[in-house]
Amino acid sequence: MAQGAFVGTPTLSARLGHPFSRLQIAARQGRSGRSTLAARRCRGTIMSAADQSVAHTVGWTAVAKKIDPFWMAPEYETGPYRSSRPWEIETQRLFGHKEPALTFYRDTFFWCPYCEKVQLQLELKQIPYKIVKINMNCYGSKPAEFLRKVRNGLLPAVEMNGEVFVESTDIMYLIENRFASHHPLLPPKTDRQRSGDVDRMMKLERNLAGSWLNLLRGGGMLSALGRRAIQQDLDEVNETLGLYSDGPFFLGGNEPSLVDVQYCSFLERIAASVPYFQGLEVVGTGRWRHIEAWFEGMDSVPAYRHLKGDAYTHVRALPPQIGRCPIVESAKPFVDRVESAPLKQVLLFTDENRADRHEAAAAICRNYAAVTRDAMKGAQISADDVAFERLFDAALQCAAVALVDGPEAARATYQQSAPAFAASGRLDNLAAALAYEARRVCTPRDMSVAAAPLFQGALNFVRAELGAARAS
Ligand SMILES: N[C@@H](CCC(=O)N[C@@H](CS)C(=O)NCC(=O)O)C(=O)O
Repeated sequence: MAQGAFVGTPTLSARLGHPFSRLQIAARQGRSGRSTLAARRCRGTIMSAADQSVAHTVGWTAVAKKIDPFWMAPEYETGPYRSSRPWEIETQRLFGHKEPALTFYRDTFFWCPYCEKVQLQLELKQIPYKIVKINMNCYGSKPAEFLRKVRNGLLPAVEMNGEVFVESTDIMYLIENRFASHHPLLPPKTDRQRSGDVDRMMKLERNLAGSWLNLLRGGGMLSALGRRAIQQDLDEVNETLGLYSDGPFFLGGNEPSLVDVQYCSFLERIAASVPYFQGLEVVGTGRWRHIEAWFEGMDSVPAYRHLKGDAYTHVRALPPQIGRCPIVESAKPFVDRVESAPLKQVLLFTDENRADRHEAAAAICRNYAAVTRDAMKGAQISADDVAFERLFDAALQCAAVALVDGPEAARATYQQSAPAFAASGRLDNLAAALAYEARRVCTPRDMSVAAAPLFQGALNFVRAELGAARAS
């Protein structure tokens, strides 16, 4: 895709919604409509003729059985708290409690940095909450009921005992106060030094965010000024992180505090977007080594790993939210790196990444019908082309098998469909549709940042098989 094509346009899925999320909801609600068949299949009760047809595929019911039930199980809404599963993060989180203590309104696509902070706080404190997803203006409309509660429509918002609260920083302090016994994220008042540092650190994050937004939006001369400003702010943040040497976090130690929660979403977006738009590397240069250590520390926090987004998602999601972000000439290597990543991923199949592989496979298995529809649209194939739909479905099954059983099993699965693929004369179309889907994943909306490269690797594995078939 040409660089200019996505700048300022919601290319990921902003206009359409995304296949993963939409079908997931339909499956959950058992709603009638286009996705009903897929929803019923997700529950393993139906296996249509299409499952068995053209390509003699294993069938989605059989694929679903291979996946760890943890990733497919429907009892997530009522069942006991077991872990952070991404789609659980979209509904309600009870942490063993009977009722949610509050309702958290966040953006549907998981793009909003302020929502990420508040949700990370709720997760770290394990406060039982219900989640209501509201569209951002850049990709949808907001329900009147929400606008009655929050006049300016800004996210996030929290509703507690009939009262609605807005402004992420205010919400976070309110939650800290109201749920003081739930794993405090602020130092005790008796720790004067740390307590005294919190306010300055929190404000510094706001300065950094301001410099960053100016930088991304500015061009020409503004760019040079903006680069100097953000470098100075990053120097200050880095120095601040060096204050407490007993751990990677702002207030030291081995667990994040509210200060880390405040920084997580903007530092994440800065590290992704400043190289991409401004050619200025943030992580990996050694200049801001405390920030690099902080990222490592944050990556060891499971709740954060499930809520963070990847660079590919951020650079696409930012222009629709904040307007045109010019790309400077020197950024080209970074643009190339980010843009080529989805089609370069290889499927790593190890015992260590089993959970991530199963998460990716489950995302395919729960949503294959919508993914197929979306891929066909992306590859400009008519929605009525049933023959192609079946071929793509077979290719998608190979990808899911590759994720759970590995490349050898996937190759055997591929071989079952190979004659149908070859006879169809549609190898190029299939490869194009798979490539399109590899570029569609939005993290953490569709799956976690750990699962997404594996999903892409599995699609690329099937693309490579198709490529080999074409060459032979
Ligand atoms: N100062 C507010 C800022 C909130 C904000 O700007 N939210 C954006 C999303 S990142 C929003 O809801 N914009 C309206 C929209 O996009 O629909 C806070 O900290 O909560």
